[in-house]
Amino acid sequence: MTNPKRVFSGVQPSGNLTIGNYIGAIRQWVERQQEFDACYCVVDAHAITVPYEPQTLQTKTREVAALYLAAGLSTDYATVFVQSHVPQHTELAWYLTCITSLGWLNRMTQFKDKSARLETEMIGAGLLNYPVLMAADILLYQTELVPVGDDQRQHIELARDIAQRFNATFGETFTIPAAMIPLEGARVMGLDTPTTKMSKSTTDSQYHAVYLLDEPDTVLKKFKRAVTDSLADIRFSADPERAGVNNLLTIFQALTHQNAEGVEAHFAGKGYGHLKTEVAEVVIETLRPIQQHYAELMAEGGYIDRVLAEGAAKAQVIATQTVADVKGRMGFLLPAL
Ligand code: ATP
Ligand code: LTN
Repeated sequence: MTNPKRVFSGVQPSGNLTIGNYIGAIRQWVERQQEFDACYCVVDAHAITVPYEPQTLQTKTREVAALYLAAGLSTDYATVFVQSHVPQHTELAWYLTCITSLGWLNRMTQFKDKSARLETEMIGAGLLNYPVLMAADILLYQTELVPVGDDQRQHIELARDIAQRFNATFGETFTIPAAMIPLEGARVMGLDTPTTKMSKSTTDSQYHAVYLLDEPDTVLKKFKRAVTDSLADIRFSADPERAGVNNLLTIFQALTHQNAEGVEAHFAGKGYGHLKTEVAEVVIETLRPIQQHYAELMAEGGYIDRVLAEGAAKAQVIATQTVADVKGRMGFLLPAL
């Protein structure tokens, strides 16, 4: 049998996880975990690239890890850990920073979006450098596949460019990774602003995102307030005017695993009120077992922290090897044993 492919991905503990994070990323990690040798990381060092609250970082970090497990990741198959527990992530990021051109970083659309929302004085160099840390996360484990939502495509292209430049300069060191993006639900849009990506940290509006820990009543209320249009026609469409209905159908399709024709046939002749309620029900039923499992995991004192300690110890073995290799190739004097 051939070795399973190495997979790496992560979510930032920068807020409450949304159904966008679940549909775009976590769900595919869970569905295919038995096929891969996978590392799933809570990328806490990424969450400090914009102003944040130090008092809540550790709670959020544990919460995100618990949600990975509650959504179905099993430590039998996956290594689950926290980025800052394996310091080689930030170490490798520095080495890679020194071979990354400023032009590459300036082209990153996420940097442009996120920096546009901050006052110039508050834009940290970490925000610009963030994709280099992400490349380090991926390359540290000789990753082949990176399961992410569509918004991360450009960052993975950059990780490939960095790996190629390193290999060309210092000799074959890194595996060149590829993005693995779901066919359905790769970009879930905000319920209140269906032309922008649903995001956990960029809006204060209550009606933008559905969170994995939202109560059923809250989920229903949010979907009832979702922006649609006045056409009363339930069909997939790329027209920005119809983005709201398209988004509701996309969420429904992703969670019920039907094809587009099946979904349209299912809603034929029905009204938007009906569409919203049905999508809300599918989401509520998807979240119910996750929330139950989450409560059980959190009630078991110290359990999550133990999983994370074991995960970090496993990750560290590979990380140490890669960094030693990188330092040797870059010409550093290695310490005597
Ligand atoms: P932030 O708002 O803090 O920038 P985010 O909600 O965009 O965060 P990330 O932690 O940056 O989430 O992303 C984690 C994973 O979830 C990534 O793989 C990303 O592509 C995916 N993801 C995030 N939002 C969506 C979305 N709306 N639709 C599909 N996938 C998404
Ligand atoms: N930048 C990612 C989160 C992230 C990530 C990674 C995803 C950090 N490091 C490595 C995949 C692989 C985001 O979703 N904003």
